[in-house]
Amino acid sequence: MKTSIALFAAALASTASAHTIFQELYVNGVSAGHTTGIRVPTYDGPISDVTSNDIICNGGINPYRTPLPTDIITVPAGATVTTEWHHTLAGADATDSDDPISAGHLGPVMVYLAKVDSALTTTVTGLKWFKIYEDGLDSSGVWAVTRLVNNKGKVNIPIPSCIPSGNYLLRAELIALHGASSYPGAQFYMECAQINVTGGGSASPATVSFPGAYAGSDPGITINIYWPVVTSYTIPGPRPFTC
Ligand SMILES: *[C@@H]1O[C@H](CO)[C@@H](O)[C@H](O)[C@H]1NC(C)=O
Ligand SMILES: [Cu+2]
Repeated sequence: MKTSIALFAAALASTASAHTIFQELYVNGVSAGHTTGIRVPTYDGPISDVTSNDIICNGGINPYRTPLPTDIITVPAGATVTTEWHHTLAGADATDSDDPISAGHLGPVMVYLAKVDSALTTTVTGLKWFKIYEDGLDSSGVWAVTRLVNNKGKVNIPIPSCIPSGNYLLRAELIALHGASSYPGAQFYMECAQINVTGGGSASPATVSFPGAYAGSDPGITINIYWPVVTSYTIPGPRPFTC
């Protein structure tokens, strides 16, 4: 119990502005370039309202850096992409003890895709999203965010081989649960990358909407992760699509 309270206090103390931004995508280990093809905001703050359009691709209360990217990253179906997160847009160059994110920002990591006519579309409402990746709390009590921190901000994501070719937005998301014991409190971090899937198949995954996929009452969104220390965790949203 003493340890839990100490951890809780330490987590609170380190949460002031220790946020994060998904800012680099690798395809089969090759970087597309720092911030290339990713709609990065100018501020790394969280979204807390799951009913807001800002939950889609950010860029609302944290305005996008402009001009918006015009690159579309080619991703062969079946490839492994790596999403890389950092505390600020300085990226891996920052000498920052809260990079890639404060170690106290514990929670899950997820990735969704939405098929779009053009990955350059600026209309992100009304899209149909399917989850392709999720990582929450493992059986040893280690959170996805801790794995991300240990891997210097990188998370490897297999792209399903059977999804149709074409343009998509790739929405990478991290939820920090240190203040999530009441709603709003969970901190949602997400950015959207512009990709073109090649060599795909003909699957039609079930989809969800943003906003809509999450509710403030979800057990993975309003949760006290410190006391009692959680041993199992229900990741928000649907289970990931597999071919
Ligand atoms: C996507 O890839 C296909 C296949 O290589 C190509 O024909 C198409 O022009 C690409 N589209 C975009 C927007 O990059
Ligand atoms: Cu933060």
